[in-house]
Amino acid sequence: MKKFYIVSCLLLLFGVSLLSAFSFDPNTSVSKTIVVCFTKDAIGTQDRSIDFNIQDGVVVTGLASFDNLAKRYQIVGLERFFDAVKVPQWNDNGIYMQNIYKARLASDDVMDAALAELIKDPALRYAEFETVNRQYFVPNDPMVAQQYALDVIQAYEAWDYTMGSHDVKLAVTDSGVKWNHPDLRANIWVNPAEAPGMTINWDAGTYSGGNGVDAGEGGNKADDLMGWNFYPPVSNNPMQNWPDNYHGTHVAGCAAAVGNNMIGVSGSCPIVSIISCKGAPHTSSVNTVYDGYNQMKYAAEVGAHVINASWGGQTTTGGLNTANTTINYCTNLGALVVVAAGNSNQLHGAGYNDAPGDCTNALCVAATGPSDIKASFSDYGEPIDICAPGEGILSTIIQSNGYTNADGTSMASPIVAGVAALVKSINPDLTPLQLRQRLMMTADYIYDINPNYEGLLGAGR
Ligand SMILES: [Ca+2]
Ligand SMILES: [Ca+2]
Ligand SMILES: [Ca+2]
Ligand SMILES: [Ca+2]
Repeated sequence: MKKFYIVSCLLLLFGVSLLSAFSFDPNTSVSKTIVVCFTKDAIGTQDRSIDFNIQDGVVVTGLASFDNLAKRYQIVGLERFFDAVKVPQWNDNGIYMQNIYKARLASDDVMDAALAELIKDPALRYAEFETVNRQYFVPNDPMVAQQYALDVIQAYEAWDYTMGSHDVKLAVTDSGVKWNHPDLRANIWVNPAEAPGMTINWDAGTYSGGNGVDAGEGGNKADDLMGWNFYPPVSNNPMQNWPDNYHGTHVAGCAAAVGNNMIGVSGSCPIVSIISCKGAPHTSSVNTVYDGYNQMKYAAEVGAHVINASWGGQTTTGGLNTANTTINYCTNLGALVVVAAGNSNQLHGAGYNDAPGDCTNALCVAATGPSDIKASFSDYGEPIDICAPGEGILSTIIQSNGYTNADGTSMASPIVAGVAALVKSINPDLTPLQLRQRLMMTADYIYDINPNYEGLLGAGR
């Protein structure tokens, strides 16, 4: 089970069953296509092409066995796999290049049955699905080699399927994001409802031209072009430029630093739209997050699909009510809320709870290291749902538009949030709770190397 964390996560979306003999999957095989190789006897001389015509919409070749199958499975076209072969007499143990054809079917529904029969057709040397060939892609960001977490979660394999989508909105509820960081700006959400008439100065980190009126898109904020500054005095620009308050910027980069842009690092989701919510001042240093639940509510109302909360606190009155209600509201509006477990090596449950991490519908993330061993600082316990790397995570900061390593469940959580955004990008119909379940189902088993935490690290990493 050490393989294919995200990959299996993505493949499951297509209902792959690894158990059946053939299992056509449009993610791995070309749709409505079966590659067939006619025998030399069937075609005649080896450099002739097959003669066929279309009758009642299906291929007729004069080869009775093949034509029967063409009719039964609605083979509607035939085309040569290779164009003119220079050496037609060459053959590979009787397989002639020019005798290989793509049979086009009318539907994907009969692919498995058609292949099973075509394989037995005496007019054919073989029949097989056509593999979808993908680039074995490693992005060009110069610092990705330092991002061990991407290897651990098998991001590169996942990125062969999807790099994400700007249609997926990932909210960072935190201290605010330096949204003009060169390695973030291409992934910053620009609110289409408020954008008309507004102008962004990317270098200055400012914008202008709002009409002072809420466009009514949700969230109830006027001219909220990229998110909202919840920290008094509130404003419509969530830019965070105070170097010490880089937490939100680092979190944003863990999930969503722009991938393959020849700059710095890549988030676990290289292409996505970041909604920035700012709950910290930009004139002094703090380690608190102001108005976090209002940030979550806002993000869900403007359409976030994934909301990250790398913050929380112990509930002193046993009260998770407001936190649970907020997360249930966000879930109902279509957002999965991903939350950091906490950094106190504290057991959750058994009389101790953190909010919002321990909320029923949150995806609560504990931190592991490069070899999947629980990070010494990470909280643990029955409410934890999943683990991700959180030791020495390289990501974006404010100072000099730079990068630094940081430790924390604060980093593990957005790595998971980014994966959630990846999965969402290729299956937009998943509900938040289906998305949450998908991530948990496909996590790797890690209790063998964390024997002292049996049952206390969720579904694994
Ligand atoms: Ca608005
Ligand atoms: Ca407006
Ligand atoms: Ca980058
Ligand atoms: Ca939980």
